[in-house]
Parts: sequence; structure tokens; C-alpha cells
Amino acid sequence: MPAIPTFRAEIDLVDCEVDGRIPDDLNGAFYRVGPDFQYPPKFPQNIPFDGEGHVSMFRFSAGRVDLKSRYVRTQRFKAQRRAGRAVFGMYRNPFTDDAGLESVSRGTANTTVLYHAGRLLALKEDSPPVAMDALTLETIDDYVTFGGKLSSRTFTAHPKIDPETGELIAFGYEAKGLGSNDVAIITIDRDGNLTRESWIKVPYVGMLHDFAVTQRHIAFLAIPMAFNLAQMKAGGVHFAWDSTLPSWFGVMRRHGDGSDLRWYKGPERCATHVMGAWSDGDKCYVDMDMAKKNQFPFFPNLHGEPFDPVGAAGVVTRLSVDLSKKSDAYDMKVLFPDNGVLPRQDDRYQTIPYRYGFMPTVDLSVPPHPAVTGRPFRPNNCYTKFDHATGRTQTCRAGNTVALQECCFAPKRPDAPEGDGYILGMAEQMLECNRSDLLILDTADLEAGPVATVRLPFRIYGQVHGWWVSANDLPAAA
Ligand code: V55
Ligand code: FE
Repeated sequence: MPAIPTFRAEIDLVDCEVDGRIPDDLNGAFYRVGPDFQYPPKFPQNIPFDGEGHVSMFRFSAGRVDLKSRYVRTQRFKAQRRAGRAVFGMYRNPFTDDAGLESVSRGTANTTVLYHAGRLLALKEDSPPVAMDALTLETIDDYVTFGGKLSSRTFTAHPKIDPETGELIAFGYEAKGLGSNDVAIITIDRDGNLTRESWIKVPYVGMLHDFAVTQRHIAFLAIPMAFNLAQMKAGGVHFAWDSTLPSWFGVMRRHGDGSDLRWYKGPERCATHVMGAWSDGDKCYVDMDMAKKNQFPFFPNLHGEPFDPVGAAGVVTRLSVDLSKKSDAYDMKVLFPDNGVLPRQDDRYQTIPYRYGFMPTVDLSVPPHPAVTGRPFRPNNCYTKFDHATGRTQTCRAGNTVALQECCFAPKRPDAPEGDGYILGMAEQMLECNRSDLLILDTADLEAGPVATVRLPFRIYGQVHGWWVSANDLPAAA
């Protein structure tokens, strides 16, 4: 296993170099977070998903852009800083930690940042949120319990925001402790108060990474990325892929107490992210990037199958059920042939019917560059816009020497029509020694390529997810 690259330095870069022109109507901040090991991992076989959360902010204003980054000061980060080395062991495995850390949160806050009720929340699905100041990126609360009201011990990295009410709807799995089959469903009102927590059980304990919230329903997809205690006790990671398990699609009324939850069966499938979801009466629709096999090369296949990169290719797939019917199985339909992962939408359309999705994809017609041989996957080298109304796509092809990270949508104005704006995404330039770019594309014409490219003088740590905040939603500078 090659050493995991780390970045470690916190950034204050004023007036980034820009190719092209930053659009006048791009005003606000693009936040991103990813794992960046604070110290060399305690065990060299640890996986990239266990690095400490490092948040960056590209602050756009009047055609200029500054970049700031700060590690999230999690309890774990602070304990390791005191020790001067990694004291937490393997990914989500407390059995591998140094002694005496039982009361310190293991959360790395490395998966998502989002802005709600005036603060940034940095999230990792094994622990409660960590709150940061949206302008200074200072950590202001390393263990958010919403005034003691959160009883779930975990909180997803994929809450949804209801555009009508401003509520944040979240869940936590393994919510009563390591390996528990309890899932909490949590509502936070627009002012940041926890107003509801209800509880359900899952058919088996496994990674519940994302979920779907519509105006009427809440839906989960349980996938065979199963909790594995024996593997953890042997010093391994939290999950292993059990190909003998089915997938289960669970749907409940959003405003109920969870007692009406129904699970619908499906075949072995991997799907981690929701593009968009909505309900039409008793029908609930959820679009995800779905693959047939384990998509994570660093979570082992339990039955010894080698990692299968073809089976791991995701395609935009619509899962649906009709709650008024008696069926025991969920329906699925592949909507587009493009291979990709990390779908997003115009986030103003979370929970309601939507038209446009965006996702990094792979252009299979371009031969792989020698720089990428040895990777389990071909890197994403395109950004694709999916139009569900016409079934058509538009693609920006960035060539075979870039690796693209997740992209994030920024509307041109708060009241711009759906999908009318920009997508922002980091590109690792594989042939330019250790450099990254932030690409900015106008969604009206992805094929035209970036309208602006923010050129960084270094290669920045990898991102998991990003979030756009318009200037008028940001707090006023102190
Ligand atoms: C994901 C990322 C994680 C994790 C579980 O699909 C799932 C993404 C960066 O950490 O712990
Ligand atoms: Fe995610």
C-alpha cells in the first residue's frame, strides 16, 4: 500500500491567480473538506477516509478570489496535537487506539461542510457535527449536541435542507453506539434548534452514507457494506463488503414517527450518494449513482473476491416505490449510461421535483494516460450535466491528464432559474508537478470549458464534498 499523501499546511492565500475572468455574478464562498492526515497514520495500512478534516474556503468577491484553509479542531485533532503524533488507530476502529482515549470523540469531521443557521457544520458520519465560524474557519464547538438535545451519538454527512422551511433533516446510524442497529432521524429548524428525533431499526448494520428526504417521505438504501466486528478486533477497518447480502430500500412518512417504515428488497448493489429525490403522492423517487459491486477498494470484499473496477462503475439510477401497492421489492431504472460518482443537484431543489443533476464522469473514449496506471479506477476527467426533462447530457471533457473532484453548483442569483449558474470543482493536474486548479464552468455551456480557472501554486489535499454559500447568506465580516 503506497503512503497516503498529506498536505498538513494551513493556507492563507490572498488574490489567487486566475486564468480567464471570474464572473461578476459569482459572489460568495465555495467550501470544501477532505481528509488530510495530521500526522503519519499510526498504522500504515490505514485508509484515506481516516484523515483529519481540513476545510478550505474560496472566497469570491468583485472578480477576485482568496483561499483560506483550516483543520477542523476536533477533539481528536487536539488530542493528537498534544501528543505530537497519531494516537487514533484504524478507520472507525476504537480497538486500535492508544489507551485512555475512550472519552475523546474519534470524529474527524472530514466528509462534508455545509452552512446552516449561521455556522459551518463539518461532518463525519460516526460522530456529532463540529461547528466552525464561516468566515475565520475557527472551530467554535467541537461536539455539537444542539443544546444537549441530540441523543444520537452519530450524525450523517448528508443532511438535506428543505427549501420551504429552511429545516435541516439529518439522521445518525449506529446511533446508540458501535454496531447498533438503531438509526435516529433528526430535524433542526432554520434557527438551529433540534425539534425532533425519532428512531428506526435497519435490517442489518452497514454503511448508511446518504439518504433521501422529500416533502412527504424519508428513504434509506442499506447496502452490503457491512459492519464487521471480527475484522475490527483483528485490527482492520469498520466495514467489509458482504456480497451475499441484499440491498434494502426503506421508506417512511417524513412527518411520522417511523413506525410506518417499510423495507423493499433489491439485489446486491452499491450506491452512496443521492442526486435528487421527490414524492408524487404515494410514489417516492430517489436518483443515485449505483454500481453492482463494492465501489471502495480499501473496504475488503468479505468473501475474498478481488476488487472489480468494472462492477464498481456507477450510473445514475432511479430507485422508486409506490407505497399504495403491495410489492416487496423496489424498482430501479438506469437513466443515463455515463460512468461517474458524486452526483449533485442545484441544492435549492433538495426535497422537491428537480430537473438538473451534475456529476464527475469518465470519458472512456480517451485512452488512459500512463500517469494513471496502477490506480484502481480511471480518474474522472469530465463534468456532466444531466437533464431529466430531455434525457440529454452536456459534458465538459477536461482531458486525460486531470483528475476531477466533486463539483458544486452556485446559482447566478438567489432567484435564478433551476440550474442557471456555475459549477465549481477541483482538478488535480497530474502532469504538472503537484498543482491543482479550481475550474469554474457556466452551466449554460459546459462544452465550452471553464470560464475561469483558479490556479493554485501547489497541489491541495483531496476533497470529499463541497458547499456553496451566496454572499448575501454569509455573515457580515467582523
Ligand atoms: C464516504 C466517505 C467517508 C466515510 C464514509 O462515500 C463514506 C464516502 C471520508 O469519509 O467515512
Ligand atoms: Fe458523501
